[in-house]
Amino acid sequence: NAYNIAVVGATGAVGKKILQILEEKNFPINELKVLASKRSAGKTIEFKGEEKTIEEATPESFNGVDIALFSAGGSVTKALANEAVERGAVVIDNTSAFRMTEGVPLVVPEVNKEDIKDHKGIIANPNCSTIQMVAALSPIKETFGLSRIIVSTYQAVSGAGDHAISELEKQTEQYVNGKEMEANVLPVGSEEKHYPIAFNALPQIDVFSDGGYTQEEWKMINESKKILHDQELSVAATCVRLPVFTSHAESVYIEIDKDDVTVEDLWKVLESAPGIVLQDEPSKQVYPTPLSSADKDEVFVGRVRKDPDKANGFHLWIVSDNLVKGAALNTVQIAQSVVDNNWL
Ligand code: A2P
Ligand code: 11C
Repeated sequence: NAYNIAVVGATGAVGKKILQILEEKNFPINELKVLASKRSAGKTIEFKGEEKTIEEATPESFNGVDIALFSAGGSVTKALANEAVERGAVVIDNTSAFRMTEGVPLVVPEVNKEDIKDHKGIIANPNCSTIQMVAALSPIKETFGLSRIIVSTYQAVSGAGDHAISELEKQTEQYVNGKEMEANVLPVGSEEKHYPIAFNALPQIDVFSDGGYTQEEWKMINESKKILHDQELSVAATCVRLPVFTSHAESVYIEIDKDDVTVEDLWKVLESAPGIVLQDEPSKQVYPTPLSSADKDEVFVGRVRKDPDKANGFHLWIVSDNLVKGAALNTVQIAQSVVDNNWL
């Protein structure tokens, strides 16, 4: 079987990666539609050596589409996802528009693939920083139980889209040439104040919300509970943007339900977990970094340590390419699960 696929936001940072991964994984495509805004309509984009013409995304674009992969921002999803579903498509959405909506599965296939089968047309792809964390922590939870997560992130600018990537490039050039850095995009395009990201660290990703946490932090908290099916799990997050182009890194503290577990026990679980690569040899300075994890499919884990004071506490360092497993690959893996299991 081959399927009619639409990619919405095909010119964006995530959309381009989705096309690349559909091609690399040889996803069974009959017809491919590449959709973006009116601004891009008529331009072309290459797929499997062919020039595909970009079309403006409209409700009619979804006639005859089996699976629509959305990554054009929440407002485009809100405007068009239901139109696509009404026309018979299954939507896999990369935005936060429907993630916390009841009845919409929020899926990391290694963790909760079975949730897909209850979909009513829309399946949500979690936030990048959530995906890599739950992919690594779910097997630990399954084996030892898990009661608490405290995470601090070190996130790449590509999470904020192509404009943020260009801004870091430009500011780097301005800084090394002794010019003043211009900031217009980060931390959040629509906010009043902007700060340089080059040679800096910004403790704000997305807008501020309840309790002094940002939306990005709330996403990590709420999405983790939904994906892991555990509303009792304690989760707190501090999300920080760094001048890194690709891959989010996370320093994660967890408390498990057992007191007698060793680092070696955790290693064993992580080594056999799907999609996880353990890189943890302190004596040889082996640990994952954003650069070593870029363009890779897996989630990399290192620096596993027992807390000095808490017998059930552990610290881990989790790194993954935010545009690959954090977005495009996870989306394509959901699509693959849909077709493999006949969950259309
Ligand atoms: P376009 O390139 O035509 O503006 P990023 O996250 O990298 O900023 O990318 C955003 C993606 O969403 C781009 O592909 C962009 O297309 C697309 N997009 C923005 N607005 C719309 C819209 N109104 N309809 C469809 N796609 C849109
Ligand atoms: C970032 N995590 O790094 C964000 C990007 O909800 O899908 C992804 C936002 C989302 O800025």
